[in-house]
Amino acid sequence: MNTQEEKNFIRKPQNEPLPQTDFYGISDLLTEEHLLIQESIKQFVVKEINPIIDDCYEKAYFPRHLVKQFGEIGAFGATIPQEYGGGGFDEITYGLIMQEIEKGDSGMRSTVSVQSSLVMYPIFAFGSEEQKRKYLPKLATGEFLGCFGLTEPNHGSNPGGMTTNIKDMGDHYILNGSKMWISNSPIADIAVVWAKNEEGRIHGVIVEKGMEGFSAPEIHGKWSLRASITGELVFDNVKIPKENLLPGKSGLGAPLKCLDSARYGISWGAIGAAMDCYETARKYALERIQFDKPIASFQLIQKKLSEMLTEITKAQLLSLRLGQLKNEGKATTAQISMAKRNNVEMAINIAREARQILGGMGITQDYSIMRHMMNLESVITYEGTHDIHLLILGHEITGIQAFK
Ligand code: TGC
Ligand code: FAD
Repeated sequence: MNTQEEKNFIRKPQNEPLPQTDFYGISDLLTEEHLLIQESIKQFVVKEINPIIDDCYEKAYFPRHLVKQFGEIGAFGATIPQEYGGGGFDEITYGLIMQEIEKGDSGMRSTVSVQSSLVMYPIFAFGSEEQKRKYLPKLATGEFLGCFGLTEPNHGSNPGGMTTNIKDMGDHYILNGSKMWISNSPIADIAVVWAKNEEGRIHGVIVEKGMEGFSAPEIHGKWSLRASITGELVFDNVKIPKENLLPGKSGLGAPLKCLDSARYGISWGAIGAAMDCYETARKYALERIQFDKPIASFQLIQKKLSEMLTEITKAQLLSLRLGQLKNEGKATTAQISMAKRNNVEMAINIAREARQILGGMGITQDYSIMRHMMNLESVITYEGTHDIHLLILGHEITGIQAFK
């Protein structure tokens, strides 16, 4: 190639910035505090997660030491008030934390979502003052790790059919049953568990590690979220002190309210995974030469990159607006379903396209794309499957429930 030809093919990043993943200037809509927190989490991911994640993934090993570190950098309980050890930040801060962590790995974001939205949130929103003081500060620092038990072996999309139950014994409850697919359960210090009482009403109870009759065996053999630890929760006549029942809310609406928060965070997290895939593919396309030209000069590759950036930008706008609605207390379950569903599908599609841009190299551990792709297969299933979110939207649009 002569110099003129080369100029036509490559816009050099050092002379003129190429379109980055903030194409519509989302950062202009953020506060200085948002940007500062986003940057510090980004640095943490680069320094502490990226160097170890592939090794952890290959060995199906959860890097437990990160729990303490997440606590130190304030990643847990971003929206929980400071008096309970949380950050006292808004919903957009929480979203940005999820986005930056998932650039590293969805499994690491999972740990933070579960701790923040599914363990700290229910204790904060439905817990007694004693429960808040006892658990929240320790969960915020990472001294305690929590898990959330809703799904059962025979009740996944339909948690209302759960059979895990509590019996009132006068001065305590007896808990029986089991939960399946529980993130963090084998190493968790506490579990927020949803169970039916004698009248069939769902309640949340806090189960502590070491209680007699309680075990949490690990689920092995996952091809997705391999750096996150997943297990069961088994309750065999576990004696639960009365003060461990969450008194503030009962019914299926209680766990579903926690899911609103976690699903919102996932809508941001998925953007992070997509951004990492897009950036990897863009860089590779500019460097990889075929037919004497960088593959980025071919129209088909440019189409892929242009569509990826468009989808990332649309997803960012969706989550940002949802965050504003959440800050105002106005976000609905259906709006959250739309964002979780759209953004996870967007990320999985981008991972697949990005993988193709890398050709054979795309399937190797040298690049993060295939790991993101495998992770996103769990993300599109947990917190409500892709189709369940479609049906939640269908219900909102038509007023007709199509689940049953
Ligand atoms: P349905 O009749 O629609 O509702 C039952 C009651 O709940 C109320 N409700 C809500 N309340 C608060 N917030 C929400 N988001 C609510 N959604 C519904 C509703 O008003 C009703 O109240 P009431 O007073 O009339 O009784 O319930 P349904 O049994 O028909 O089920 C509906 C369905 C299918 C949408 C729901 O159950 C569902 O979302 N299924 C998906 C299950 C799911 O998402 N599981 C996630 C488990 S946790 C997880 O995956 C963690 S992954 C963590 C990680 O590693 O990141
Ligand atoms: P099922 O409900 O059996 O669904 C199977 C298929 O049937 C899906 O395609 C679904 O969309 C479809 N389907 C079901 N009902 C309908 C319907 N009415 N109409 C049309 N299609 C339908 N759960 C927790 O409680 N806590 C956790 O921490 C947690 N972490 C997880 C971590 C991982 C890695 C994974 C994979 C799951 C985790 N889950 C957790 C469970 C997760 O929420 C469930 O897997 C999910 O809700 C789906 O339930 P299921 O796997 O039983 O699938």
